[in-house]
Amino acid sequence: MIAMPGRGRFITFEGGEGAGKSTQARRLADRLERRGLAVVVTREPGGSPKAEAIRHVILSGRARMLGPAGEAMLFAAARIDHLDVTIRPALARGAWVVCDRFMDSTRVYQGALGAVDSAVIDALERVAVAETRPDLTLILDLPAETGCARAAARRGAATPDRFEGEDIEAHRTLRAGFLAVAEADPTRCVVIDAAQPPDDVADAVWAAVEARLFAPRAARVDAP
Ligand code: Z5A
Repeated sequence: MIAMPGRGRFITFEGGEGAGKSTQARRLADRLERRGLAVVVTREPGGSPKAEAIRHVILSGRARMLGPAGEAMLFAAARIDHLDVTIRPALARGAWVVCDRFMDSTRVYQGALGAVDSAVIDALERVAVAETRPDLTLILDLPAETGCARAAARRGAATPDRFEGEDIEAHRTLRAGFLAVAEADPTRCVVIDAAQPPDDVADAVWAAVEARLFAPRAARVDAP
């Protein structure tokens, strides 16, 4: 997307389970705020009251009976509301939006893993996302085993949700799917080694944000 003068920037975090997206989204927001920027941290599925209601239905597993294509449509429906209510108004008032998962999660979970045809995913993206594509997507990459171990440690004795219950092969497919997204769109995406300690991941995230969104070349994108 071409950034308009005065418009905020839209940054998304993507990656498999336990990659550290929520941790790094908060840390990036703190760093941006220290630079004097207004920041909105949000997430998918969710990020607006109606989208949070859809999140509850999906993660409870009650939508699983619809199959991956039906779930993809529910994610897209939630995304439409999230964009209308939260993301676009924030960008329009000049805030930077940091979102924990977005459209690439549909392409990878429902597309690469769920085998929903890429033409369907493309169509949903055109309808739901339209011109509001992220300026920068940070793909947190780590071995599936490491991510699952982190998520299991955090979960403790609680029941896994709809997606946490997938087997290790599925998590490997997800990792490959996110790397394929990065390869297909290198202008938008940066892959970050998420197996490092949190401080090192945060520094790599910040380096990518500085290089892509603060460097003089990025500023020229705004020029009329
Ligand atoms: N989904 C989909 O299928 N289609 C879609 O279009 C969308 C989503 C938008 C949402 O789950 C599910 O919806 C998701 C995909 C699907 N399925 N899964 N699984 P969610 O929102 O409940 O959870 P998540 O997005 O998968 O995130 P997560 O598993 O909670 O992990 P995370 O946000 O990437 O990580 P974290 O919470 O920051 O960290 C996890 C733990 O690791 C925690 O204890 C941290 O303290 C620790 N951590 C974090 N970083 C590190 C490092 N660097 N080293 C060591 N330990 C760390």
